[in-house]
Amino acid sequence: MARTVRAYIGLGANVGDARRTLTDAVAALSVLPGARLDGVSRLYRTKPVGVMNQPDFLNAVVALDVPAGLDPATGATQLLVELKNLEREFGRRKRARWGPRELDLDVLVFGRARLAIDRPPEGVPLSASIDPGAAARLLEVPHPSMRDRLFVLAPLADLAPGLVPPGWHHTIETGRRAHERADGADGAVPVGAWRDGGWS
Ligand code: A4P
Ligand code: MG
Repeated sequence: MARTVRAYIGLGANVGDARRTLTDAVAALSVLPGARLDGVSRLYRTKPVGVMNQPDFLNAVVALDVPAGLDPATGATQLLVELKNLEREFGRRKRARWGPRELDLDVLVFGRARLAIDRPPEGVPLSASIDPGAAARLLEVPHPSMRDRLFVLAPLADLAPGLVPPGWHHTIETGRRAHERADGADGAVPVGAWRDGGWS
């Protein structure tokens, strides 16, 4: 049996039938090669962060055991490639950063790994010349902005409230509570519980 790593993956969508998309995305994640789905958060309706004048998002988080790879950088990069492929299959077109999307899949946590992998220079997307902050990093885990985002902390706290991600000094639940106080409870409202392959 190959070694596995516990990964947490954030899902978001705010275009089209977002609930359907996220449900299908969970099914697709659960059958990635060597992967085992070990938990699905509640589904949340969340206020858009970044670009405000866009529809509310639906967000969720899954716990997925995935192949460890030869080392954490290889394993996590392989997972990222698979997530990007899924995003493409689900019809995500290139849109503005932080803007509307059919499906966004982020690697939030990859075991105890702390990684910051730069993109090779020839791989820097065109958008980086317009927005220098855009995707300088091929991969960073734990995801750098998850500590500030109720739309990640709320669903992740359903699955792993006591988790202290590598490099953090507090738990997910502590972070969630602090942000709920700051953003108000309507920043992330549960709208479904996972049962039998869907949220109801
Ligand atoms: N990348 C680096 N680290 C990671 C990682 N840990 N996981 C790189 C996934 N990708 C990572 O991402 C751009 C590049 O980041 C990728 O090619 C990858 O190499 P992207 O998903 O193509 O672009 P993006 O999502 O528009 O940018 P970014 O900075 O990832 O934005 P976020 O953080 O994903 O935010 N409001 C609500 N309520 N709910 C949301 O889900 N999402 C966003 C997008 C904004 N506002 C939102 C929500
Ligand atoms: Mg993203």
